[in-house]
Amino acid sequence: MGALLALALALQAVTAAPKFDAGKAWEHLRQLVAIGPRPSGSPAIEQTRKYIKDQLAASGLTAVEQVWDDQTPIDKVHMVNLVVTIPGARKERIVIAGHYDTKLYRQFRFVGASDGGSSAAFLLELARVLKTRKNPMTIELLFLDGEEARLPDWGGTDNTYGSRHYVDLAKRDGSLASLKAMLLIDMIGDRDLDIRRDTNSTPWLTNVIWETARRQNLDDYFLADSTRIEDDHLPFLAAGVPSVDIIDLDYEAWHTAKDTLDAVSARSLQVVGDVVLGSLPNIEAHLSKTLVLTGRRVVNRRSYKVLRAKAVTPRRKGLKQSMIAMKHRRQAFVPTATDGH
Ligand code: 1BN
Ligand code: ZN
Repeated sequence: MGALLALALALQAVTAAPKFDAGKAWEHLRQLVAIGPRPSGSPAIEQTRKYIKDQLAASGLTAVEQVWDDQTPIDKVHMVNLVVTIPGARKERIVIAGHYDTKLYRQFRFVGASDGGSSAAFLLELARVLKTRKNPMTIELLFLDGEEARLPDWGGTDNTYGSRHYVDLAKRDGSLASLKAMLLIDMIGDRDLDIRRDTNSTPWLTNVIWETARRQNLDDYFLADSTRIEDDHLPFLAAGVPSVDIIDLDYEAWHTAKDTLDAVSARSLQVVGDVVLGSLPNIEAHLSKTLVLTGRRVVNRRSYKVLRAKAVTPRRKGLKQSMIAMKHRRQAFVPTATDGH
């Protein structure tokens, strides 16, 4: 009995998906902030990329670079998105994105602990967790460059350089078709965390995330009221990808010299980690259902056969045979998010 229990516990330790560890995310955040201001095109953002790539490698993951030079209202800037693919049972993918650049300020030292630091640190810890999860869909982690406006004010096309570049490329290389949802993480470090629903975001995706927060008793952080936010999710929405922005803009230190480690907390990173990881099965189930029920895509050969069987089940079958056929039909409509590898 003792040996069986030990075996069961050992098995659980091996198979259970690890949890988001805010201590690890905090350490990443500390390291990123220690680099200093990290505006696009700077030697410091190059150093940031090296840190991100090294940390991903330590988790057994490789970052693929999207490199380009973009014309801003001020200058031409060298930009790089980092794309990390964590394979799942299906090739259809969910992108989880966040920016790692900090806004350029010449008049004060801006290290962006929450704004640019928290999203990058969060994605690094999420990479570690998702690498060991059994993912029904492919997950892509996207570290975006050039989110910030180069000019002091946000406006026109002087912002979201990285997300616009990513979507343009995905349209051109045909990979947009397999992109089924996008979660944007931005400014989640605020020690007084208040995340509001964004009315630009896709309602079903927003609902899934806020319902998860409610279920986890985290609705003190994921508030019921709404605002309208322009951010890196807009290019994805414009391309027809369901997207949600998880952002705390109610942040006193926003775009000031006070956006430092003092203004942020590991607890806030943990809250968002728990909600995002807790939401993933429901997002995957929602996407799997739409894939099967629209009938435009069948998940695998077995499901396809069973779906077709529905049309050919002969009436003259006996009750027992019909029950078996019905059971098979039901199985065909079970969201494949529960499928193992
Ligand atoms: C978020 C963090 N953003 C810039 N830094 C995007 C944004 C700009 C959100 C203006 C609201 C207003
Ligand atoms: Zn900003």
